[in-house]
Amino acid sequence: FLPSRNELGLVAVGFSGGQTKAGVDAAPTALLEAGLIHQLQNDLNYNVTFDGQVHTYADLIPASDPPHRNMLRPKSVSAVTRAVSSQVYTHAAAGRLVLTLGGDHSIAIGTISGTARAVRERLGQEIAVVWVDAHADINTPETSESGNIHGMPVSFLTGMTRSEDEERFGWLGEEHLISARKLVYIALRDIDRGEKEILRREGIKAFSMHDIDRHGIGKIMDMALGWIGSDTPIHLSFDVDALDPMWAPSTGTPVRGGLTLREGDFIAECVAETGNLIALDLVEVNPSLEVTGAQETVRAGCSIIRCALGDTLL
Ligand code: B3U
Ligand code: MN
Ligand code: MN
Repeated sequence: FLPSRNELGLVAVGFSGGQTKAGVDAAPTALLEAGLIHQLQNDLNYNVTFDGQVHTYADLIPASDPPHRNMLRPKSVSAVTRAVSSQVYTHAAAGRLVLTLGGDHSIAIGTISGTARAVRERLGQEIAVVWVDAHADINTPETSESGNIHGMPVSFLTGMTRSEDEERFGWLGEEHLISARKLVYIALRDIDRGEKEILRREGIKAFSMHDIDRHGIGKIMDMALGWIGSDTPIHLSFDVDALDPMWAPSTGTPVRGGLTLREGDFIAECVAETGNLIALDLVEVNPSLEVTGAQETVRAGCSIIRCALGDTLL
């Protein structure tokens, strides 16, 4: 079932409702204008299936969407991620490797639930998730200090946060969920107090920038991929803020002391090397922030994508 070597499904998600800064919805257009599809087709030899649209899901956004359980815009994020989930599922079920361009990181509720369901149906297997980010994005609505849902996707995906309300993530079923034991974080450096407790309690595998400094990125990738094992489909969810702001300044919540561009590319290359990549998200590029650095950030995003798709391997 692993995606056929050169079939790629592309989903462009122009959505910013998981956080409060405008502009992250413009990232897919910026990445596409930088020539991403040409790179995928001509340099990497992929057959790209793309509907040609940057989706805004305008018809799904309700007129009234008040905070609920401390979540901001819960109905909007729920409806959009539900749609993304079915888009990603369709590509994955057809045997395509799925590339999703965000958007803020709340969209991973959609992308990962879509691949989890497809792989479960086809292989009866659970997927692994490699989450590369300065942040853990594992707040529950109750532990979140911001109310921004882009800081909560992992708590929904692991089933730690559940809801009965169909319009507020109640659509997530067992088939959409992932196991906390098959989740690995890389590049963490800004974790909320409540999140730390969750990571410890759930025994989640996490490699911080401190760990990377101590062991080097080569050893960290050996440990991260060793934890996952060699026969598990991998969904790579890459938040561009994992990179140091020196390389990726145009993002909503930059945190200094991050990955070099080369370390980010290396992480993506190591995942490519496993041959088990089934999906890739590139999120949180915000071209309207730090406008002088926007092109740098877009280029860094394209580079991560090319590396994850095997461009730089011999
Ligand atoms: N942990 C904080 C900050 C944050 C999470 N993700 C991003 N920022 N990009 C929160 O809002 O939950
Ligand atoms: Mn994130
Ligand atoms: Mn982040």
